[in-house]
Amino acid sequence: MPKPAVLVARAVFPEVTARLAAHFEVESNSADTIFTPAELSAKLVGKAGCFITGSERIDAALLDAHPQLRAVCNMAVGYNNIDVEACNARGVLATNTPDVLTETTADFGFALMMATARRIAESEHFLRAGQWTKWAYDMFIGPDVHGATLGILGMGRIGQAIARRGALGFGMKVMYHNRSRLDAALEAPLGARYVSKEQLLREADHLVIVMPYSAASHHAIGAAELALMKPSATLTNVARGGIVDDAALAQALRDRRIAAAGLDVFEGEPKVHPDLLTVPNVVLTPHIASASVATRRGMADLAAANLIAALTGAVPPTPINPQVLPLK
Ligand code: 8YV
Repeated sequence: MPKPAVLVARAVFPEVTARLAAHFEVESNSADTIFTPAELSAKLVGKAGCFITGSERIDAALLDAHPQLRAVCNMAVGYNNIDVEACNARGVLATNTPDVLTETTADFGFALMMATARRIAESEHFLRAGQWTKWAYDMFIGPDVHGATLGILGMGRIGQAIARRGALGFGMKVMYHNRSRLDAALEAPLGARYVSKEQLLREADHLVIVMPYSAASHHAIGAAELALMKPSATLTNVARGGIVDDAALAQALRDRRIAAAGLDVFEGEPKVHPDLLTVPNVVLTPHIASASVATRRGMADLAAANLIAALTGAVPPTPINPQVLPLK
């Protein structure tokens, strides 16, 4: 029997492509170009499955053009690039990569929050620019992290992992807002308090955003929300671009409505709002929160395991829509 054909839509670890090649005819994008929707569609002709990342969009029109496509396997935990309803309606399996990136992403979220609060990027630029000529009592002073109030918006796996770092490592007071309240057994060891979004914004010293992106969370943080925050507060986003209104954030930073921000994700990335590039009190990183060697390999392996299972009649480890199983 001929092997099913699959597309690996972005460059990935060669060992992972080799693992897929043991099961499939693999077309891989070793040049790592970002396919336009038309290019992606052309590449999917005759493919039973697809290994994708956050840069590929899977929507109803694409699925309708490729009725032979049975599985789309995302190398990411967030899956706002996949129209899951459209997949459900057509019996297409979608998978993601939860758990394997939780601790690495939490490390980065905490590091970005600390860099933001303690002005690490801003002061490093100052030093490199040769501006450091003397010590001064108020040079790059900022808020403390230890003992401060950590506000977490989106208390899923990564939010809880950040809360653990704050509560257990830095003696922070943890408050959070989430679609639903955690079990008391999860809240208690962290001393985590469930509060309204408004209370979170008003009282957090360091707000960390870790909620999934959807139409409902688009611009969940805009000018009105930023206006509720303390002028001494920081905001860190390691979730998705679009949750924060970047133009409103840049204005709030410029006006010192809040002290500083740390952003790993942007609306329309890899483009970055030009106003964010000119305000000094923001730390900007290019969507690298999950970028440790072991975690990126773990994500790629899990996406590959999902694709292999989906197309060989096994149960994929991390399906988003298991109700479509078994596949045709
Ligand atoms: C990925 C992410 O690096 O998992 C996610 O949701 O945002 C990152 O870990 C990125 O989405 C590439 O697929």
